[in-house]
Amino acid sequence: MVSLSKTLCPYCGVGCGLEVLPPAQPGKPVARDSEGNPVWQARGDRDHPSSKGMVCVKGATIGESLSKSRLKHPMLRDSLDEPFRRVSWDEALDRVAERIQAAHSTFGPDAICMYGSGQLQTEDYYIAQKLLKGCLGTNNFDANSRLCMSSAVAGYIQSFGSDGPPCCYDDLERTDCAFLIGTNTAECHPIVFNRLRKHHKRTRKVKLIVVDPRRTPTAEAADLHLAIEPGTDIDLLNGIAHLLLRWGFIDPVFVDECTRGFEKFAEVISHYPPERVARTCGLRIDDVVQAARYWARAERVLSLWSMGMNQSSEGTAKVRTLINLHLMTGDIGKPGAGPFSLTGQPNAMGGREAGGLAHILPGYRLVKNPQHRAEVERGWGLPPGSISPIPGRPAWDMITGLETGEVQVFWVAATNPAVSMPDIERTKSALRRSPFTVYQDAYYPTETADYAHVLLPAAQWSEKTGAMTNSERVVTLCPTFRQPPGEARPDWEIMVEVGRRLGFTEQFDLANSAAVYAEFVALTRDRLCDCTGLSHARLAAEGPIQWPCPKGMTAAENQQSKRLYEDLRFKTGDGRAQFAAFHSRGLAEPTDSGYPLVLTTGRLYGHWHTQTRTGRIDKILKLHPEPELEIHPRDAADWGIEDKTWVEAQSRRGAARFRAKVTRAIAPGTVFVPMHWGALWAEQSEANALTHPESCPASLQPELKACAVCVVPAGAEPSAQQSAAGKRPAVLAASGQDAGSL
Ligand SMILES: Nc1nc2c(c(=O)[nH]1)N[C@H]1C(S)=C(S)[C@@H](COP(=O)(O)OP(=O)(O)OC[C@H]3O[C@@H](n4cnc5c(=O)[nH]c(N)nc54)[C@H](O)[C@@H]3O)O[C@H]1N2
Ligand SMILES: Nc1nc2c(c(=O)[nH]1)N[C@H]1C(S)=C(S)[C@@H](COP(=O)(O)OP(=O)(O)OC[C@H]3O[C@@H](n4cnc5c(=O)[nH]c(N)nc54)[C@H](O)[C@@H]3O)O[C@H]1N2
Ligand code: SF4
Ligand SMILES: [Mo]
Repeated sequence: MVSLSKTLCPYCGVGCGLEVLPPAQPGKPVARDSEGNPVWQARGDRDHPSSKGMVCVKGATIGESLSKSRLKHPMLRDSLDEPFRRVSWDEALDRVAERIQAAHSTFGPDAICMYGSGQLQTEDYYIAQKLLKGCLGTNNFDANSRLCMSSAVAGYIQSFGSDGPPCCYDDLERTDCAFLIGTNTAECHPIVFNRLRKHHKRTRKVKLIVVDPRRTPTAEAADLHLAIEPGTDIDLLNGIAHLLLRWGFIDPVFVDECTRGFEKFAEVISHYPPERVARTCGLRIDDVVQAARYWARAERVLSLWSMGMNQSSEGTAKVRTLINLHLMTGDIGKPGAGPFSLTGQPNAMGGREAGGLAHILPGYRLVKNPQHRAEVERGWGLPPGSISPIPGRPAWDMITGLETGEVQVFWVAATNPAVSMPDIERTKSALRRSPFTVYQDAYYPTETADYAHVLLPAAQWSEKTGAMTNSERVVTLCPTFRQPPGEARPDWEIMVEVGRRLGFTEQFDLANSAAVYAEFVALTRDRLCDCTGLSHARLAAEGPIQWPCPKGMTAAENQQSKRLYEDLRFKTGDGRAQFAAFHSRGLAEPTDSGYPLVLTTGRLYGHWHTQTRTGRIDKILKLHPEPELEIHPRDAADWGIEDKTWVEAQSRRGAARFRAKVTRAIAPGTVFVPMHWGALWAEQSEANALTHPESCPASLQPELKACAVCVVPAGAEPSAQQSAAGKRPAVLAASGQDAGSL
């Protein structure tokens, strides 16, 4: 019998260590899922430095999702109105290579796009960059991280000269004041929250501030909850800075010696007295002052943020405004302090290291930098000038490129854009116009499969070996411990096969994922994210290791410096961090009399994104049986809405139906819906039917956290609505299609 495997949880960016046990255990019956497949059992790994044995419901139930409804064979069709036919790998890969070749010679390299995901492993990400940016000569690789982390990336680069979260999880237990803004950590990064909460409970003087228009479980635990109006974060942060400066709680030596741009910043924040801030943010003056007082009294402030900051048309400005507070108080580069962006997906961090966005290259390099391009071209054995100096299309521009016909080949891997992109009806009509879409996924059906010409079955976590990096820069090797179903293959291997067919045999002469990883780490030499000391062999022998880990660094040395910028020298030209001064520009789509409420969207504890895994786990379906719209009693009364009745939310782009949850846990004027229900799981409950694609000009991240809506009673329950736990997906139930058949 196979024994226990140590690996990483493949869900969120907390990156908890898991121990996985095979289905057959001595003296116990073999556990099986509802389709009769044997189920591997997952539990926390006490030796993992990030999670120390803890897991949440998602990690604990991962085993149940691995075999159900998998895509097992390559499938092909010439047009979207035909059924798929099963083909050999050779036929599918030949077709993909031919279409890429044809688009390349007729329209040029920029007619080809790949849209990837923070759920790819680092090896997959790296090979995708080499294929697209190196061999094909287009920077059109972008990932769902554009909808997720790109404002954090842009903010770090602009303030510190490089991407890279400076903090580590030990800071959760070393801080005096945790400032959580735009993050529902308790539900979305539960084990980070557990660590922080224990520290908070243990030490009374530690303060916890939560800034969120909703009274989330995270906010419930706070000493101070600031239920701000969506989109007013910059005002609040400038207001806190105003008071800190007024009271003299700044670190003048740090400001003088380690930063630039303080004067302009001081001028801007002078316009943010608490009275004005309280009015703009919809808060009590006392609460604004109290937040500043907590910052002032703390020796070490740790701020944590995620989508409430990033998913905004001024996401980068929000991130930089938060970083300003750390710069003025010198709260960085020391234990318990710093601006800590919580990564969403399990390997969004690894993606950044591998260059997995349209404007970056492996090793935290930039497409626009000629020296960076030359270094990567040399590493890839390609002639100078192979990498284009022009950043590629960010995610939403791939959709508009399909609309205009500029995108001829759209290759999607490990993401489900027919649910997760903004303005979903527009996205779907663009997908319908695509001349050729390749969809490489682990599961079938998914909503995006409907729009594909080719389906490529991907081996997922547990069936392939690769590295993933979590929010605190700890790299964990995820080994293979199960067979992939049917003919599924690792993502990197599929891309290598296409690369070879396009004639790049030398570039893709790679024996296994350890060889891919070795090539990737060589490109991080002397960069901030130096991983040259890491290899699959070392990670397997020593367990998870944090970067930077240059070649020759021992485990003991690695343990000694857990934070970036401890020497207070930043990666800018002169080594100083950069203040930035912003006034808020407000929401991209303000409310008006027709659409008087701000809709915000987000996550629930049990579900993962578009439910490809969690929608198939009974325990989780019972936790969250149906999509609910949170609305304040005052608004509910104004719009004639009663608790638990069906309502329709309408925006300028579309409508969606939810069950009303009338609750004081949301600020008046704001409503919330979960993002998890795509067309497969409920008829007409798609959050993104409502959202718009307006983006931050610096990070190009869409404002998925706010759009203007009205909410009206919807009458009876929609007929095809999936309303009870454990039911099959709505579309499948209607069509009688067997999910496992592909
Ligand atoms: N259970 C679960 N966990 C997950 C995921 C999942 O699908 N399910 N996904 C993972 C991924 S990829 C990500 S990116 C993270 C996301 O993790 P989070 O960012 O914590 O999750 P969200 O629910 O998207 O949004 C967080 C909060 O932002 C608030 N918010 C909305 N607008 C504003 C605003 O203008 N200002 C402020 N301050 N707050 C605002 C919302 O009310 C919401 O409570 O979660 C990761 N973890
Ligand atoms: N309204 C609204 N929309 C949002 C958000 C929001 O807060 N509100 N959040 C945005 C954010 S932060 C994110 S991260 C996105 C997430 O949105 P998506 O990326 O679309 O969501 P997932 O369901 O995680 O899709 C991952 C897909 O990868 C497949 N998969 C899993 N493992 C593998 C593998 O190893 N290989 C391959 N090839 N496939 C695999 C799964 O089956 C699944 O189909 O949604 C974004 N959209
Ligand atoms: S907190 Fe995140 S990484 Fe940890 S078990 Fe839960 S989903 Fe997995
Ligand atoms: Mo995300």
